[in-house]
Amino acid sequence: MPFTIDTARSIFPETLAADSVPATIARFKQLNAEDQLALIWFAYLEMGQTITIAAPGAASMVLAEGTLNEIKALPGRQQTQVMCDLANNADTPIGRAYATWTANIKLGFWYRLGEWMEEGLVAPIPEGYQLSANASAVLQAIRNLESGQQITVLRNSVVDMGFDANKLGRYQRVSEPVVVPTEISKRTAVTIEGVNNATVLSYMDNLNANDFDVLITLFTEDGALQPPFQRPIVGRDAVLRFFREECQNLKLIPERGIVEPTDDGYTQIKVTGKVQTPWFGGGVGMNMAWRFLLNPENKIFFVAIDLLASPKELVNLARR
Ligand code: 45D
Repeated sequence: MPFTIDTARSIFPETLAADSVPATIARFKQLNAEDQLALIWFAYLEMGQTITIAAPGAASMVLAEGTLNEIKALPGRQQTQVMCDLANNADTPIGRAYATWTANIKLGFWYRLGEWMEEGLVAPIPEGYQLSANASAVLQAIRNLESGQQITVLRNSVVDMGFDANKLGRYQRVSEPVVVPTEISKRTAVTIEGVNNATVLSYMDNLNANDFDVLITLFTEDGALQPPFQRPIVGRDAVLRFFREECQNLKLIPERGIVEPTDDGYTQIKVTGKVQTPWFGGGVGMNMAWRFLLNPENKIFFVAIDLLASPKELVNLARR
């Protein structure tokens, strides 16, 4: 076989990902918990002036409800302590529950806490809280990012909170119910300038329709998918689980791409365009690239999804 997952990761090496996102998160993690919470609070408030976040679905709220009510019933001091413990990845019962949740449940949990902080039902960030100089610098770095990068920083910092799931041992993952795929008659088909590969088009259309059972058949048995800033998820079972848990109701709006045959009948295809998350709808279009490697049977052996460094990268399709 001419490719391994590892060599596949470096197809289209000229693609510039938004490295400022992991760099900003690394700086954020150096801050103490109080500063982290206050910083997110300020960033969230500022972003709320230009983009609107959608209320989470009822299903994800139900799954976090027990923990939320537990926190609401605590005295203010302890509410703040719970939030600091989450930021510190502390080993607490709430930190362990949090670790079993998918990203959307974690986000829904914080969404509700944010509402309660605003309403005075949960201890707020103290009026006039002064960020440390380092925290102010990180907040400024977030301000300087484009909106798709800002929401990725927020999401990833939330996902990284709580106790380390790898230290839980065996546990039951808590995820939202899987939605029913969009009816065939209500589906729309993407078009991609420069790309008419049936597998790539079908990938986009099936992901947009939440049709994960069909989507997964486009992959080889040992195929892999690499989400932005993550290690590849390898094998059909793991990729399908990822689709069901983390990829509902996304909107992929691919724009253009390039198709290049490689050795031994493989094909590498790069597509660029926008992606919208249900949390922000049309309000935030993330600039993305998909780097596909298809085997000779036109199955997906590897696909990397990158958050791009800048809109300029959307047209970076030049042949090497
Ligand atoms: O700590 O082709 C307070 C894949 C203060 C699949 C707060 C994909 C205290 C394949 C404000 C209360 C998935 C890879 C916190 C494509 C405090 C594929 C609350 C890509 C935390 C295209 C903060 C999909 C809150 C992509 C409530 C790129 C923050 C999806 C909320 C990207 C933040 C989705 C939210 C993103 C962020 C979603 C809701 C980046 C959501 C971001």
